[in-house]
Amino acid sequence: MSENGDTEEVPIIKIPNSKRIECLNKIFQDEFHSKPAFVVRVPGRVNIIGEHIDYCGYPVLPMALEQDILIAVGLTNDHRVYLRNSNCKYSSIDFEIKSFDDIDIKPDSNGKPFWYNYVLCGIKGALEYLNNKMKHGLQIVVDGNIPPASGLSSSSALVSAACLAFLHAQNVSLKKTDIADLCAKSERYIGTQGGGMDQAIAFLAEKYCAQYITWQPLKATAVALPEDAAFVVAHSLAEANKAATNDYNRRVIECRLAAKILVLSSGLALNEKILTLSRAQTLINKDLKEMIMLVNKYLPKTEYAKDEICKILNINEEELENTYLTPNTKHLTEFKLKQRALHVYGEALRVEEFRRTCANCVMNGKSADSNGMLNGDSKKNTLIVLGKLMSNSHDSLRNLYECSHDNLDRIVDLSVKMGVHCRLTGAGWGGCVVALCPKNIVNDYMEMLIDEYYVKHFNIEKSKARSYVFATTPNFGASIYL
Ligand code: ADP
Ligand code: NG1
Ligand code: MG
Repeated sequence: MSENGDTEEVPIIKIPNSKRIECLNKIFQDEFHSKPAFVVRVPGRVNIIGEHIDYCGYPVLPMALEQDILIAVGLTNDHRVYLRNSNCKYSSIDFEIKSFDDIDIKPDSNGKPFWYNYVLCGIKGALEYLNNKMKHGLQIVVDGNIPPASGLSSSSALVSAACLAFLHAQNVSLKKTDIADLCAKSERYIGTQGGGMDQAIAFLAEKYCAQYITWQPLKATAVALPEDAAFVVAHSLAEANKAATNDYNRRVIECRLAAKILVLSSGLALNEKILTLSRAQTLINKDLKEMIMLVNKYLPKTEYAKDEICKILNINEEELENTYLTPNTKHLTEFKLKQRALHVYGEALRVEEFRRTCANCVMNGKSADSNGMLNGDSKKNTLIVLGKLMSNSHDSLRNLYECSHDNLDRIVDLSVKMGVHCRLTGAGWGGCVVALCPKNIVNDYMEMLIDEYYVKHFNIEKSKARSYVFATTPNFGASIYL
């Protein structure tokens, strides 16, 4: 196991020769009649386990994907950003940049963010960090191949790439952990109160290892995954833009309210207003299993009305709205506190068990034989334990957190029939599943999904269906190409 990232900056490396970079350069040349000064790359991610618990202060276990956002950048001497996208469905736009508080990030009339709002989030965060000191404007071409609105963190890759590009253009570099924190804060300008997992893995990822991410201070510890495990990502064909609805923020504030009530019900005096469920655990000083018992004891009801919560917290509705709720959750009247808290504490336990099982597998592997191979039975057991954790995670997300989708559940059911365990990854309500699949059946598994899910159920042509499923291994974090 290695720890990584606390002192390092984002690496600057020689630009690779690839068809994609060639195309990007050509688009840049056609648009701006010059060559880009540099290109930044920020990957998407798949979260293996630990869903909807980053904003509760609990560790998560993601890995970076090969799919990424590339941004080619040219420098200008004005204070403008000229924004283009290689995909013509994302329209071109130019902005004048005056100061960070002048950047107003507003969605369209249906409440859905414009694509360029994510770029503006990154620039706004960077400008705030720079105290509005800006030497150069930017010509930008974005090229992304992370399926958008699919739980693979295309949004954070875009925000983080924009922030990194803007800082680099002003000749400023930050430690990886600092820029990850800055990008997490920046993305909240879109309206969702994210926890920081996506930006953390975008910068702290390493090839060949997943990362166990812990908070305050942000730290990533490499986790070797079992050699005989493959991770397959499959798209459910349902997209969900997280900033277009209040589903995400509703969960965030339900967790905050649950945390507060747990602490007060435990008889503790409380100065802190906003609490995470993890902070509640620290204050109450119990282990995760005991926290689950406390949730059942102190949050017995399946739903809590706004006025009931005010009574418990001894505050009025105005204070509840202003202190605990977000602009898009202020009008809510019913809250599910027990179910959300049960998911969070259960999922936090599953992350710990997943990590421990991976570590034991590596240790046993070392003592097994000179090639580090485990004998057949222990190998099988490891995958059974990890698989069960994945399935339990999905069940909890579906039943307690209510963030699954019929399509996702269908893939999970098809997979289980073949003995493969999988779970929704990312925020949910659509998007992708991640499956833990024994390496020796990975092709059969992918073929089964292609035939049974995409072709049979959705009538999609086989060649197109193949583009929705891929096996993946842990990839590099962000870099700057010169
Ligand atoms: P995800 O799970 O992919 O992070 P989000 O709902 O958080 O989903 O963000 C998806 C949004 O990010 C898209 O609707 C789009 O506005 C933006 N986005 C993602 N990829 C790109 C891209 N390549 N170019 C432009 N915008 C993109
Ligand atoms: P996606 O699905 O990538 O938008 C979101 C949050 C994460 C985390 C997961 C659920 C943001 C930027 N990302 O991811 O912080 O809470 O959901 O585990 O808000
Ligand atoms: Mg996102």
